[in-house]
Amino acid sequence: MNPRILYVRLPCNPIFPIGVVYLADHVHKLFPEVEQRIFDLGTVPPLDYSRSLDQAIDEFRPTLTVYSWRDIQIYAPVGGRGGNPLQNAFEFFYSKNLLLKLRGALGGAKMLAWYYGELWRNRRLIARGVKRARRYVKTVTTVVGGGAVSVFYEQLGDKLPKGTIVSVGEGESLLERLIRGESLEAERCYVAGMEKPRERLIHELPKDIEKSACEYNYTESIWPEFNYYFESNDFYVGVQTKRGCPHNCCYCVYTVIEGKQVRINPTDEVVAEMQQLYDRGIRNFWFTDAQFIPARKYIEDAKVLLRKVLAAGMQDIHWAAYIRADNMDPELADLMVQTGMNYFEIGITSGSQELVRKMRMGYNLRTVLQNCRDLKAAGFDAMVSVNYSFNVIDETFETIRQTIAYHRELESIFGVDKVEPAIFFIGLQPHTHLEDYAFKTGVLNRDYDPMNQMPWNAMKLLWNPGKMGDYFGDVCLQAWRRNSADFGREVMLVLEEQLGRSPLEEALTAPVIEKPREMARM
Ligand code: B12
Ligand code: SF4
Repeated sequence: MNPRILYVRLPCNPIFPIGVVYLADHVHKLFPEVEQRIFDLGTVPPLDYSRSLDQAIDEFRPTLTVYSWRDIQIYAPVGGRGGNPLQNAFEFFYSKNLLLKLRGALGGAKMLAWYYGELWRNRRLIARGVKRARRYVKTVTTVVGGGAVSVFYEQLGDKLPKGTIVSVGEGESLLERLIRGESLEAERCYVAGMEKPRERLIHELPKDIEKSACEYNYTESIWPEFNYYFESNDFYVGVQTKRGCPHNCCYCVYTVIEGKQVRINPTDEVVAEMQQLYDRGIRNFWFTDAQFIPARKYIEDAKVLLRKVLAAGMQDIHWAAYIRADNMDPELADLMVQTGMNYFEIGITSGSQELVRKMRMGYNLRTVLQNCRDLKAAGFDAMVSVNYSFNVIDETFETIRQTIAYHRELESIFGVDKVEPAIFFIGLQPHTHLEDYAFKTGVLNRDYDPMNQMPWNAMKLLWNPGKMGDYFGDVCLQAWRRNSADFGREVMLVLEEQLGRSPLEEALTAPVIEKPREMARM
């Protein structure tokens, strides 16, 4: 019997399910005889999840079910799915006002219920799907993968039905092997309830696959709800231009999920893919790369791609991506503006060059400023979000003063109303240098559970340790009290009022380190 593959994207905010679209496209190009169907629970109302999953399985009767689980961690600096996690956590942990503490506790309890509810729901959906699919095909194979599984593969094993294949990272070559009936030994996966994941499985290199333009005529033919993302103009549809990031930022897990080796998709293929979406009315694109310009040597690739986008006549599009603002030059800035980049995030984490270096981020803050000036000169006039995560490592009052100076300089380039400081606190993730640092400094025990969001654990995972933790707790609470609608700007104001601002030059200069420090040795 020819394999029949059902892709089930588990419930998720409606973000275009580019992962399963690419997997199905890849399989189709290699095995055109395989029948496939995409079923996206992101487009289904919650009360219908079980019923519609049953229906999809009853209709399609898969021999192989591919569950794609996008995200598990819900903490974001702004209202997430369960409320504002940062505010709840800070009110609960740091407020001296009992009423606020209580409010934080209640908000936190609501979020916990949400978080554990989503986990339980997705596990239940997978278990239900396995049982249902066995009605028709006793030997049905179940594979689970996607961003959330890549990050939490070690913890998910005992939460999934026995025999489920748990996949880390890209799924293309695993699916190929499953279809051919070949051994999975060399794949980044393990079987739940039967094997333990290999040590450092996530650090194994992904396979090199040559990506060609997704064939959307085919996608449309196997996805009955395809039009959902095409009917409104709100969605930024994902297009991947490359995989991998060579950097080492201490808190980031992307470089292990996708690997450090950057693999560029041929630009003609990327443009051909965009063109198909454009012809279907899509005008907003998200380049879903870990980093759109991972290093200076990729500036030219980015230029080639953007020039081809222009040449293809896609003049009225908008696009967004994660962009390292240090890897730009005036010509690229110009092309970015001309091709409609309308969202820009400067993920520097701190405005202190010394701290940026300690976090192993490889950013040169002076270069970032220069590139921002180039962008402005090229006509960029949209909002800029600047991510700051205070207290990641070795934060002092001095480094905060430097961050303020840096931020004010960005405001003077783009305009105060155009620069939005996004105050994150790092959510500590497994397999990162920061996790290792937390083990070495005794903040976390090696046997901690990264999926445990109970307050005593969440307090550590929402990284704000040491004495500075109390100080930031206070500052954030004050900012929420004074102007919760403009929290980020208010945090900057409170900090400047209390600590002042250093000369910009100090922010841009990192003293030479004499001996290797803790983070540098990992
Ligand atoms: C781009 C991106 C975004 C963009 C998406 C834009 C868009 N319109 O598509 C934006 C900025 C909006 C975003 C937002 C968020 N994101 Co995000 N995002 C990413 C990023 C960098 C790439 C995802 C992507 O599309 N990749 C390209 C596609 C092709 O790959 P893919 O979907 O992962 O699919 C591949 C593999 O996963 C695998 N695969 C997928 N499913 C399956 C199933 C099986 C069975 C198999 C075998 C394989 C497999 O094969 C696919 C093809 O190779 C990843 C990190 C990363 N480097 O992976 C984080 C990531 C997915 N995001 C994450 C999170 C948490 C979020 C947020 C929830 C953050 C927040 N707290 O607000 C939000 C909200 C999302 C929502 N649902 O509401 C987490 C999810 C894991 C977790 N920690 O819970 C990730 C992994 C990053 C991280 N820090 O860990 N994100
Ligand atoms: S540059 Fe971005 S994707 Fe790369 S390691 Fe740093 S934070 Fe992660």
